[in-house]
Amino acid sequence: TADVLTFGETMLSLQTEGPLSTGVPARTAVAGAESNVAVGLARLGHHVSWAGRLGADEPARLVLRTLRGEGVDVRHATTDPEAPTGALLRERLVGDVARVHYWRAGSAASRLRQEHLTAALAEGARVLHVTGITCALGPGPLSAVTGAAEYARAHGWTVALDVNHRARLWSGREAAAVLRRLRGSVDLVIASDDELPLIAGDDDTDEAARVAELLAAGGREVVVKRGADGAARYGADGHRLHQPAPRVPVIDTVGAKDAFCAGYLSGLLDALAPADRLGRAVTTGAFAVATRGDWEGLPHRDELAVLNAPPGSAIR
Ligand code: KDG
Repeated sequence: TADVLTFGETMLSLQTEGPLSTGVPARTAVAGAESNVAVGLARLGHHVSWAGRLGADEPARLVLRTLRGEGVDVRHATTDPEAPTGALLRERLVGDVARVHYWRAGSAASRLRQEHLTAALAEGARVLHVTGITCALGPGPLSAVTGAAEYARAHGWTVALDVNHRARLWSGREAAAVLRRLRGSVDLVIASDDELPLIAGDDDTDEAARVAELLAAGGREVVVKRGADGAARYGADGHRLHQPAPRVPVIDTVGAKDAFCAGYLSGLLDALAPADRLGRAVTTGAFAVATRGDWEGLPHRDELAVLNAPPGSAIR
């Protein structure tokens, strides 16, 4: 049995320093919100299984080799011989501001269906982690998310959902309709403060009322991420905890929310108290912000304390 089962679209990521149109060289990497979470959890010592769908191609080889190398269990990943692995291009334009382009329409991951997860679900896990990105990929992936969440709930796992809105994939209106149907099968909702209105409330609802709506729909906890201002966690009784974010130099914010999710889920698996789960989440989030890449800079368990080292220190 895995600690965590997750699935979603993992892609070839081409990354440039500057606009592609000027002919700059690109770095090849692997990107995908759920696999970023998986790597974060594996580095913290948890058994995590990633069950995405890939093409029969070179990007898939890179994805599998990378995840395997990071200790993520990919035995339940599946191959679609008729569709390519998705890809994205991330151009760093100015400072830490990047522009992302996707090639994922018709990708192998967009053809994921519920039956591709049968073996992974049958093996069992303590936590299922899904994101709104997968819901946006098409009807098959959406039904895979819904089916997996219902299965996991019925079998006593904890179901975690990161809203993870991607405006390039669907509109806020489409996302809201889908996420509001899904929330009845979710125990833990993680959203950034600007994503929370998608999943609960109407135009003039405040945060506490949105959270109350999620808890009434069957949720057990809600975590709201506020970037550099830290995060809040609401328990089933609506009680709110706030955790400021560590101050770190901002190098690359992409992947910060996934790192945050990994830290929070790790705390949950370790049965930490809510305040300590939040503490671990903002710590792993800070690692992602202060390092380059979506997941490359995430900490191993024995490195969590490195964030407290005085600036400029050498650990020897
Ligand atoms: O969360 C970081 C992701 O944005 C990245 O890894 C790629 O999954 C991705 C997406 O949909 O943007």
